[in-house]
Parts: sequence; structure tokens; C-alpha cells
Amino acid sequence: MKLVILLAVFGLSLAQHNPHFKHGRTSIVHLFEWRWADIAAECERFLGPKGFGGVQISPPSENIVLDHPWRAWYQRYQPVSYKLCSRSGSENDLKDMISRCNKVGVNVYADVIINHMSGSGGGEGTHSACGSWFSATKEDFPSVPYSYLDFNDNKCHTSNGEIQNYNDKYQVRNCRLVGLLDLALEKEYVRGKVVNYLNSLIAIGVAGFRVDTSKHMWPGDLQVIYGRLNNLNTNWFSGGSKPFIYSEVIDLGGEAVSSNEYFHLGRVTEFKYSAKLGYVFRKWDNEKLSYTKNWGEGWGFMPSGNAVVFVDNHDNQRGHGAGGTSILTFWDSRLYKMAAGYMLAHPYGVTRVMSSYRWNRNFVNGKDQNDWMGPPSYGDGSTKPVTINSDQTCGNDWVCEHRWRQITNMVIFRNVVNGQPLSNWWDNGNNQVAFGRGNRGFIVFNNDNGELNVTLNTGMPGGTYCDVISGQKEGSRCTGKQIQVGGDGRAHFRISNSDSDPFVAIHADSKL
Ligand code: ZXY
Ligand code: CA
Repeated sequence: MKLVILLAVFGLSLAQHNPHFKHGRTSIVHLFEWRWADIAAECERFLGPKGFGGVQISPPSENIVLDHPWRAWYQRYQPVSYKLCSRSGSENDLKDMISRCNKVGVNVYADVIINHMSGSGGGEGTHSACGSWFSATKEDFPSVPYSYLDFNDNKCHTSNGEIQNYNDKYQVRNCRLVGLLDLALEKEYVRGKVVNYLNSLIAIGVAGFRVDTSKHMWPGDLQVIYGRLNNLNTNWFSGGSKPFIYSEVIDLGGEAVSSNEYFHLGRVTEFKYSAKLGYVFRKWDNEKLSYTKNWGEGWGFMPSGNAVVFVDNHDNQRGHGAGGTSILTFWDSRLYKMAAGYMLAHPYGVTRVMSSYRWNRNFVNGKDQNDWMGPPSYGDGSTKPVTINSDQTCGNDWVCEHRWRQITNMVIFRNVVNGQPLSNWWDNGNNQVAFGRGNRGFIVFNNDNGELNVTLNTGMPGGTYCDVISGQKEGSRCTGKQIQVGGDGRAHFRISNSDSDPFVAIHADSKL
């Protein structure tokens, strides 16, 4: 009996669902492929002041360097060692960035690849981010070190050693994902190396991990590994804090592995949310915004307390991967801002905002021939810095969606309404909807072809509020639209579908 209780308590204490956000912050931004030096500066000059809770960084471990295709983004998902050295910067750059972000209240979550090392076709030599020698051919990674004994080959029974059938969970977990050398995570030795790698990141101050390809690892192996992780660094986090863990599990249904196998390990990426949100705002498959009255679990998504949600991610924004062409991205900026606004206003899940770079899209028969392209770079392959223009947008082909006024202001909105329930839902039965968050915020969308012209109960105290989509409050005035809320909480909204952004949002801190 005592043992059962002990196990139950231990199991609960393993639950690593808390992002440890500081001071009521609520959102993560993925600064995809950014250099550590640029992230440090962005924490200080923008993310801290604007109330972002954390940043997801690209994989910090040393990776293979690909010539074909040239420096592809996904080379960073092929580790060759656990040295903290990549095109984003050196170990010192990483340490400096993490402490500077922590200092301004912005957590850092590292993207970690522990399912595999490089692709089997990766050859041998020192074509690695920081010169470590490795041999994919011989399954030899002396900088860890891993040898051929540390990979899963003997456990996979497909003809070519690769995953062929996603309806067979043994293949999904024990075979090679598109040829990537699959680590034997049930081996004590391998677990030890992975634990040391993750603990080295905890030691320098990360708040948690986005665990790549969790679908392809056994939950039992992950539980043992996570159970051996140190608590977060007490320079920045209260004693006894477990790292936040969010498992990347691409589960749109119809496969042997489902996201609920990972709930006890931390949060999980909800890809259905991203895919469905695209359908709703594009009005595909007869979806309507009014149907989102029960958005969340009512749509078959996982429980809110388990979910990390996003409009798009670094993979599905490239037109392949989960969700296909429904996914909204910065390329569809008007709909994208609305969808991001909806996500950030809605209480479901922990929200992650994407921050991308532009590449030369080139569609041939519906497929982007350049979906592999890495970040903006110089001729020698080094990543271009993120420059900031005088209007606060980013240069050098960095998109910086997180700096778009509509998105930044909705990140702030989410902080202001944190903890408030969804309230005062209204819809027109079509694509005009509105909802509040208690008495702290209210948002109205018009994704119909006609005009929205309606008086609604906002649940907010009477007064004059600045719309934070068309502008914001600056001193004692609004730079965009103003909304008058009467003493009865009612307000009149008029949104033309030809407005540059056909939605309006007000919150307690945007009151004049
Ligand atoms: N790649 C191209 C060429 C090689 C990389 C490709 O056509 N891959 C096959 C289809 C995508 O499969 C991959 C999945 O996850 C990965 C992959 C990968 C994770 C990695 C490294 C990878 O290739 O190379 O760490 C994947 C797994 C699933 C699933 C869908 C996709 O349902 O269980 C890619 C790379 C994609 O397209 C990629 C890379 C990193 C990610 C990710 C996707 O974190 O989510
Ligand atoms: Ca595996």
C-alpha cells in the first residue's frame, strides 16, 4: 500500500507540464534558426518588455553539414555530437544568451533530438557544424561517444531498416525514420549520454525542452530519462522546479501511436489544432468560424492542460508535413494574423508563436522545390544576423511575425486575460464571432464577405478602450480604433471585411 502511494506521488512529481513562465507571461515564440547573439538581443529589446514567456531555440547540439541540399534547415535535426555548437553560435554564445534572456524574465526551451543521430547516408568525415569527426557509415560518433552497439538495427525487422508502416508501433519506435540512425534508448549507456546532454542544458539555465520526434521513442524509455533530469537552475527558478517538457508528437489520427501515450511525460504538441485552424479561417470543407463555439476538446483535441498549440510550425509551414496546404503561414499574412489572434485570445493550451525566415518558394505541381532552404545566409553558409529596421520590422529576410503589431498585442492580451474563462460568446451563424475573457478582454472577428455591424455584451467595465489590432494605447490616446463600452458592458462594433485587419480586440490595459 505504502509503495503504491509512493509510486503515485512519484508519478505526479514527474509530471513536467509547467512552463515556469515569469510574472503572468503566457506564450512561447519559436525563433527558428536564429543565432544565439540575436536571440539574446531580442530578449532584452523586445521579448522581455513585450511580455513573452519564453523562446524555443533551434537545436543547440552539433549537427551534420549538408551540401545536398545546401545547408538545409533539417541538417540541424541530424546530430553528430552533443557539443553545444552550431551555426547559431558557440557554447559561450549559448550560455550568454540563456542568462541574458533569463535576466529579463524570458525562459529558454531547447529543441532536443534524442531519437536519432545523422542519416545513415551521411558518410564520414568532419562535415559537421564544429568539426567533430563522425562516421554515419560505421555508426560511429566518437565525440559522444556512440558506436554501432548503441543503435536499434537489431530490433527493426523491415526490409531496409526504415519505418515503412506507421500502423505498426514497433516499426515507428525501433526502425529508422527516413534513414536516421535510431538510438537504442532502452540501453543504460545511451540513456546516460542523453541524460547528461539534457542536464548540461539545465545547468546553463534552460527552462525545458521541446522533444523532437517523440512519436518515435517509447514512452517508457522517456520516463526513465526524464526521471533522471536535474531540477532547474536555482539562479533563475525556484527550488524543486522540474524542466518543462513538451513532446513533439504529430498525431492527426489514423496511426498506431497517439499523443495520449505521452500525456504523463509533459505537454504535447497538438497538430490537429494547427490543421483545423487553417480549415476554419480558409473556410475549406465548409468550416465556419461560428462552429468554433466549442473550440478545444469539443473538436477532438487533447485536454487543454496537455496541449501546446500553434498556427504553424517550422515543418508544416513548408507545405508538407502535418496539415498539408490548409496550414496558415506568414505568406497568407491577413488570415494568419486573424488565426494567431484567435489562438491567443482563446484559453485553450499553451500558445507558441512562430517566427520565420523568408525563402524563395518555387511551386512545381503544388510542391515547393525549395522547402529545404536554410536561413538567410552569406556565401560561406554562415547565418545572416537579424537586423531591426527603423519601423521595428526585421531585415535580412527575417519575417519576425512576433513583431507584427497584431500578434505582439495579442500576446499581451493573453497575459492580461490570463486565468479568465471564455465568456459572452456571440456568433452570426457564419464567420462572424466574438467572445470575452471574463471582464478582462473581448475580441470580435469578421471573416465573412459582408460587414459586421452589431452591439454586443462585452462583460467589460464601461469606458473608452483602444483596439489593439488597428493600433494600441499610447499615453492617453489610441493610435487605432476606439471602442466605447457603456456602463452596462455593451459596445457597438463595426468591422468591414475590407479593413486591413477585420478583427478588433480590447482588454483591461488598453482602457484610456
Ligand atoms: N525532411 C525531408 C528530407 C529529409 C528531411 C523529407 O522529405 N522527410 C520525410 C518526411 C518527413 O519526415 C520527418 C519527420 O521528422 C523528422 C525528420 C523527417 C524529425 C527529424 C529529422 C527529420 O524527415 O529528418 O528530427 C516526420 C516524422 C513524423 C511525421 C512527419 C514527419 O508524422 O512522425 C524533412 C524533415 C522534417 O521533411 C522534419 C524535421 C524536423 C522536425 C520535424 C520534421 O522536428 O517535425
Ligand atoms: Ca526510435
